Amino acid sequence: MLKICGFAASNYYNKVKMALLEKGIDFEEELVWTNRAPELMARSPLGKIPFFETEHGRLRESQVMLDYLESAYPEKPLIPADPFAAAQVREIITFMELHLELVARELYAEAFFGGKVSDEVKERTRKLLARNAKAFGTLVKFFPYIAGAEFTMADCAGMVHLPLVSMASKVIYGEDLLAELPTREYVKMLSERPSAQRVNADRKLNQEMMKSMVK
Ligand SMILES: N[C@@H](CCC(=O)N[C@@H](CS)C(=O)NCC(=O)O)C(=O)O
Repeated sequence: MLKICGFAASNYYNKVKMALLEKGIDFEEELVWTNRAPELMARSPLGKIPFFETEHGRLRESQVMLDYLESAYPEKPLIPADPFAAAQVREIITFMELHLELVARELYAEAFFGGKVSDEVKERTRKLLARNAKAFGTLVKFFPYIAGAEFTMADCAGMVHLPLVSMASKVIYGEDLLAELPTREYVKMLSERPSAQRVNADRKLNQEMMKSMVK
C-alpha cells in the first residue's frame, strides 16, 4: 500500500496527506523525523520529509508526489482537465511555495522554535513578503476556492501554507503580511472538510509529541 513518510506537524506533509484524503486513496503513514540519521538520508537525500514509499520505489518533493497521485489515481481529480486551467492551479502552488512559504521559512526558527533570527534577515524577509503577497494577490480567486469554483490541489497547499506565513509574520512583525487577502475566512471554510479535520487533529497530536520530546 502507498505509504507517506514524515511527521504530521509539517505543512508539506499535510499538503500531500490532504490530497490523499480528498482523493479517497488508501494509504499508510510512517512517522519519520528529520533527524539527519543515515537511515533517513538513505531514503531522502536532503533529509527532508515528506516522501512516498510506493510499490515502484520512493518519491520525494510534495509537488512531485501530488502530480504522481493525479496520474496514478485519476479518479476524483484535484486539477482541472483543461491544460491552461491546470497550469494556473500549479502556478498558484509554485508562487505560494517559492515566494511566500520559503521566504517566511526564514522566520520560523524565532517564530516557532525559540531560536533567534537576525534583524537583517527580518528586514529583508519583510520587504520580500510584502512584495510577494501583493503579487500573489493578483493570481488567486478565493471564489470560494483559491483557484476559483472548484476545490483543487492548490487548496491542499493553501490550507497548510497560508496560516503558517500569517502566524510567522504576526509573531515577528506584530502584523499579518497576508492581511489584505481573505485567508482567515478561506482557511476556516476549508477546515470544515473531513480531510482537513483529520489533518488538523493529527497535526495537534504530533505537535504535542514534539513538545514532550524537547522537555
Ligand atoms: N520542497 C519540499 C519541502 C519539504 C520541507 O521543507 N520539509 C521540511 C518539513 S516541513 C523538512 O523536511 N525540513 C527538514 C530539513 O529541511 O532539513 C517539498 O515540497 O516536499
